[in-house]
Amino acid sequence: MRAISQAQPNIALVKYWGKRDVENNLPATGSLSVTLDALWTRMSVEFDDQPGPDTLLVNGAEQPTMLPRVRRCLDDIAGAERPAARIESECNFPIAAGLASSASAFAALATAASKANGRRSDRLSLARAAGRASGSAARSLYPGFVELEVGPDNINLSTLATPEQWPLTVTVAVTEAGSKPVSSSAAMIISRQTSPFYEAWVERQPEDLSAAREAVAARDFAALAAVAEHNCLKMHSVMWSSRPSVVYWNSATLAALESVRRMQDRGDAVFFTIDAGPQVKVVSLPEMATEVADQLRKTAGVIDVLQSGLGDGARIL
Ligand code: 2P0
Repeated sequence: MRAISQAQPNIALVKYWGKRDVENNLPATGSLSVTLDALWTRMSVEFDDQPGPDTLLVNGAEQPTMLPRVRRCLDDIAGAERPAARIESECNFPIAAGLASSASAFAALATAASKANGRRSDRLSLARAAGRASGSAARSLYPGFVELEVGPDNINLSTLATPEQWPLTVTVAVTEAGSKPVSSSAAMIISRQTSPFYEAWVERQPEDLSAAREAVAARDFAALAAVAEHNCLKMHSVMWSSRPSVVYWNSATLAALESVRRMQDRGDAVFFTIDAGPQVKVVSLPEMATEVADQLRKTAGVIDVLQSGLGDGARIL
């Protein structure tokens, strides 16, 4: 009745921003990401023998605000009549700060809950359950470069290249450790309802996905960099042009972008991406990793630098 899992966050290079169906949490568009290896969420799920209140500890502290979403995910996997669950989660990086902690958390939760409930679920079913809880979490079930496609009423996922086939490094410039002012779910709704750029964003997503897919197939770093930076800035343009505006950046976010531009001007193989938070993720060839970390540490306002290679999908420990 108890299972322990581990999942890593993923960083989208072609982003998910907006839902076709809020009720079923179906994304408006496909997305493409890389799963990390050095950052992780480990989760223990234990079912009692009878129904009752669930408990959730994250890094040793109770998390009542996260509990409703966790409960819905457990109901989805184990049925509404399920026994009470005791969940303990540990995370080795800041949560709710634009570092995709919900992706690793719900990927780990779906994996552990399914096992603890005695189910033999395939990866796609677990990814779909994780995705109903948090859209980006579906991608953390798969290793390496992952494409999420949206069908008429469900998502499909595939690994386009494994970490061994194209080992890249992701360096994160942490510019703020606190949690974000507005949740992704709330901000996506505001964007869909109010940004004059939202429809263009959704319409143009297939061409970015196809460019990124081709870049990954050809292991073409420059082509991947071009489409990823463009897609990231387009997503933030949608956020900025929403009413009220959704601006996750701070001055250190911009300073880190400038550091990346300076490295690119010298010919370094690096590019940036930014999610629903102020942190800047810099993707590079592994041989550039030390230089990237040094440059980001020297950047004004950067409080920490984390580094990771690419890794596997969620698994039972
Ligand atoms: C992504 N983000 O593709 C995009 C880029 C943030 C910016 O997916 O509402 O926590 O739970 O489905 O998955 C963050 O949104 O949103 C996200 P919900 P989620 O990684």
